[in-house]
Amino acid sequence: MVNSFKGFLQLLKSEKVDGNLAKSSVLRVVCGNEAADFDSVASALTYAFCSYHKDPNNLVIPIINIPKADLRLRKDVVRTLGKLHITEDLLFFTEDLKRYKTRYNSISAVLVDHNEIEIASKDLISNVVGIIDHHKDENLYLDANPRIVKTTGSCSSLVFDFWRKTIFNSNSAKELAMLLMGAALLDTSNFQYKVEEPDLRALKCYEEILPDLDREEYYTQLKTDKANLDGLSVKDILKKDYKEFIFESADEKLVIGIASVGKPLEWLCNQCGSRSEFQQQCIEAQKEHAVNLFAIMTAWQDGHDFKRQILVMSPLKDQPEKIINAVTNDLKLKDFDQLDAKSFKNEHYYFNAFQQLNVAASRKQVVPLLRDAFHYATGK
Ligand SMILES: [Mn+2]
Repeated sequence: MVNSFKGFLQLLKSEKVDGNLAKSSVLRVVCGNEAADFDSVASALTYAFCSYHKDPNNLVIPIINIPKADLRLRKDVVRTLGKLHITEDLLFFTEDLKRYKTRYNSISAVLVDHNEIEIASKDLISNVVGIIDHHKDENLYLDANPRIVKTTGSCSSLVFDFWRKTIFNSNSAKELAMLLMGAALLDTSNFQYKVEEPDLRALKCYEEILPDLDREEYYTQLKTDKANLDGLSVKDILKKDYKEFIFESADEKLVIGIASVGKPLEWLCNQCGSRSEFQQQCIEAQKEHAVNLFAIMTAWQDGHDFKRQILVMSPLKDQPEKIINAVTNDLKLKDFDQLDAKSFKNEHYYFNAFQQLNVAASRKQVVPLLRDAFHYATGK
């Protein structure tokens, strides 16, 4: 039995385990969501380690659901893992999941930080055997065990709650608390917003495990790293926190991709040099992801005000307009003319930017609204 967190990941990477796993026809993985933010990474790694601690014969591989090359875009994740001496080569990514697919008859997954298999993983994952999440419950995989879907600021708090005893009993309690607490700090802005009971309960334990940790300092570092876009192109920035969704009705289907960005549209525009270049980059992103509708949601602190914008583009004709009209009230959308989006909008391409005055609604809230609007617009 390996005790340290790093040792566990080394074990998973070792020939011995690889060979043993190969004897079985079913592989078990635990996947975070495709945005692969701190919460997803911390939740998946902790879940895998604790499963091993509880039953060393039943290994679960933690998957970070992005290409390996994109980990560098998440500077907050990279730095904290670095502090725990965990480097990229000890982690498992989308490429690994694809490789496993060719080796195993079936792949069973525990989903953390999401509760529906993502579009890109649909052909890779055979069945869902467990869920721990804090997004809106899609009411799928009702036999999954555990099946915990609760509103919390951070999914990490639910993972902590589920594995509390194992974490306290392990020699890696400090490392795990550091990791999970990092997720909660980012998700709740240092336990100030979106905080729920499980987040506070977890915080109490983290403080018990890490009595000397300067929470404020850790939070400031994480926040700075997360916002640090130095050396990243606009293309990179649009990939840094990106998720896809499928809306389906009886006879229509819409694939939508949403990039979240921590800077205003004007800033992205400046990075590109010109409005037309920015528009070009956006359209390229839409085409590259092969989505019918691509949106950029920006959110940033402007002095004392927290602000949001949303930019929507689509080669579809009427549907985007109908959907946007249906969410205008809820999101308090106001036309945003600074990008001169209207001049770019033509009969072949929908392209429009808005200020979102309902600043409380992040992607987590916006997606269900868009889905309802889609069903309303398609008359179902
Ligand atoms: Mn989360």
